[in-house]
Amino acid sequence: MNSNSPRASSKGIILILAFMLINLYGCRQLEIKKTGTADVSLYKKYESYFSVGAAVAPKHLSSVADILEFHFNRLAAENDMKFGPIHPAAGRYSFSNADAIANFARNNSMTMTGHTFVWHRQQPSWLFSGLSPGNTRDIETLKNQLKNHIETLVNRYDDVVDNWDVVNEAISDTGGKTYRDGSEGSEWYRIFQSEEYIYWAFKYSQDALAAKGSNAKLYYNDYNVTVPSKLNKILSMVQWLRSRGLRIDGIGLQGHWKLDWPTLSDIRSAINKISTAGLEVKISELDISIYTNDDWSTHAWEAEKAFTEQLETQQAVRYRELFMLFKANSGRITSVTFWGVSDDATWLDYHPKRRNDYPLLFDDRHKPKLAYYAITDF
Ligand code: 9MR
Repeated sequence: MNSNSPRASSKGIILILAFMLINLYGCRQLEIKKTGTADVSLYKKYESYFSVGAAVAPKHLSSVADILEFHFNRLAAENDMKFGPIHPAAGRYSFSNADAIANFARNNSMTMTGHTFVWHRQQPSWLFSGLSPGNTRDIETLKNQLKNHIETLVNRYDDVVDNWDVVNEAISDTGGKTYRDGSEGSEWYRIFQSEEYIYWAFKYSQDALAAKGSNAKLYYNDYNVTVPSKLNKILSMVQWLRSRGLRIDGIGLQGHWKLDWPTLSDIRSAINKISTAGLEVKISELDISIYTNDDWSTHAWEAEKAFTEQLETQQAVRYRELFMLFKANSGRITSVTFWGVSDDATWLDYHPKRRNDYPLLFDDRHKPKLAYYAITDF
């Protein structure tokens, strides 16, 4: 149907009215007072549905230690388990940051998400240097490095990591192209000259876990998973891996979302589709930006704005709707992890440009925001 047709526009008006009503209802329900204290433990609140995590850097283990201990039963290393940070030179690992996070998790009976073995960003330059695209010997060299890397991390953290992001963001957003290739920044694709590296990442992970007798799960993690064309590509990759005898347990929806995007119905459909394909779902990097007017095609970014009461309420309503949806789908969702703890330390302050954002449950001074009450008080 043409989107300018009368039926399409009346459908649009109905959708807008429905959205307004939901918001109004949400605001009513949100006659919740900010008491200033956060007495309800987030992870206990959702314990019978899914685990609740936070991505951290070592500094958080002291700056927000109390919040972490009281509210979360899962951690992810925001950066410190990625290839570059943890394996900065051939044969040399730098474990101290990841160990600090893993020890905090161990000491507090938390589990961890292992993030991530293979990504096109934050990888060390040594890994690809001197390798020629498509050269069989060079591909073998890269495969051996990958195998060693995966085995080393699995052996060191298997007691605390219950699921690994084996591959992160390997699917292209470009129409007509399934896999991110060299032109979209993937050195892995460029050297292999194909998506075959994804096969090896899952193969080595599966083998390393089997050798350890581990029950840890193997995930593929990405953004824009709610976009149907991207999800179709992800599911075709899953089929391809399975057709080659490999196991993949679940898909991570990163959840870098906005106040008005994606729609609840798009999130619900993605969860349904993934679980119908026999896969677990996790929400792996949740944060809700207050900026809704960025134009990615022209790189026209919305100007910095203040975090008004109205925005705080809107964000709280959004968080509540999301957690109601997660709860309703709890049989399919294994974990929900926030990409940070408090608004003073969020990657969104630097992305897509330097600009203060307020995407998390705790404010710049580590006090609970309305969003915290919205998801603990219903
Ligand atoms: O939050 C991370 C930020 O500190 C790093 O500078 C950035 C480097 O690219 O990676 C951020 O984390 C990303 C995650 O690993 C994968 N999904 C997107 C996240 C936000 O960019």
